Amino acid sequence: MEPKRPDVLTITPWLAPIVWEGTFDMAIIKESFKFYNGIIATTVFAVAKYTRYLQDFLETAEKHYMVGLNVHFYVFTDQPAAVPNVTLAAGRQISIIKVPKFSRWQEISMRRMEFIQVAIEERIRHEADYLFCVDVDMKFHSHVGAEILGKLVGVLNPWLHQSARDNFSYERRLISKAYIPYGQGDYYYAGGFFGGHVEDVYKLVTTCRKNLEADKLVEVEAKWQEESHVNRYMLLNKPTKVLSPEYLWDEELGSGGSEIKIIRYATVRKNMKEVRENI
Ligand code: 5GW
Ligand code: MN
Repeated sequence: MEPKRPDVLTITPWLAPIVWEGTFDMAIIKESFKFYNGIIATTVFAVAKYTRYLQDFLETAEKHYMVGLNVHFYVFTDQPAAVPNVTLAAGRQISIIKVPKFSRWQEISMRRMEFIQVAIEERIRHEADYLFCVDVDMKFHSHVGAEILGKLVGVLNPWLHQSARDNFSYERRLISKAYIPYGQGDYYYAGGFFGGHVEDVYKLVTTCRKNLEADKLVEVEAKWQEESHVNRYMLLNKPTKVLSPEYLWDEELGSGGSEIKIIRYATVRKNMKEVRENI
């Protein structure tokens, strides 16, 4: 059989698939999940002005994200009343988890791991099989479904998927627990989308939380906060599935090169000054 995507890398050196359009048969995957009745937990944070993204996030998720499967969205917010009332399909539900309004934006980044850890302990591990943790300032544009399910799933950061290893923006200071030396590293994964089996994600978030807190004690903040820690974790714990940047695109990159055949989930252009003001 001819390889369908000779233009891109479709398997990692540790034999995990890298999911690109054309590498899987949606009909076969759909068929094999026909009787799958498990729940896919999905966490999203909408704190301060980021509640404005929830409506589009949830509405487009209903159209494109895990359609036909059971999804439990956990919306972490400081303003439960601002969570829009979006009608969800059967088998899908939203739970709101209240979090404080953080005083510095870095705190959101630092504490997301902590809040996800606690939610896994209190509920998610009793309520779901899989867990995906995603950014909210995003919209789904096309299919994101069962092809992404796996034990530990990382997504290639769209800004650096074509970069050479030593140009990845890993944390390079030895004092940080996110440290990755030059010459090491497989890919540069995104902080805005990771997931897998609940217990595998639990290991990731507890490790990242511990490392974020250790860094705080020595007053070092990794270059890209939790994204740096996710990268360190995935270097030591190889993902069993890697998603192409189709799954986490950034509009600012335009339509991408010829290898980007479809954009599935993409950042909404934001007025940084306005949404990030006073936090
Ligand atoms: C506020 C100021 C600076 C950076 C982030 C925030 C922020 C992030 C916020 O005020 N409220 C909030 O809910 N977040 C959550 O963190 C959102 O889920 C958001 O998608 C995620 C990551 O922050 P982003 O999307 O601004 O970061 P980038 O790196 O994707 O631009
Ligand atoms: Mn984002």
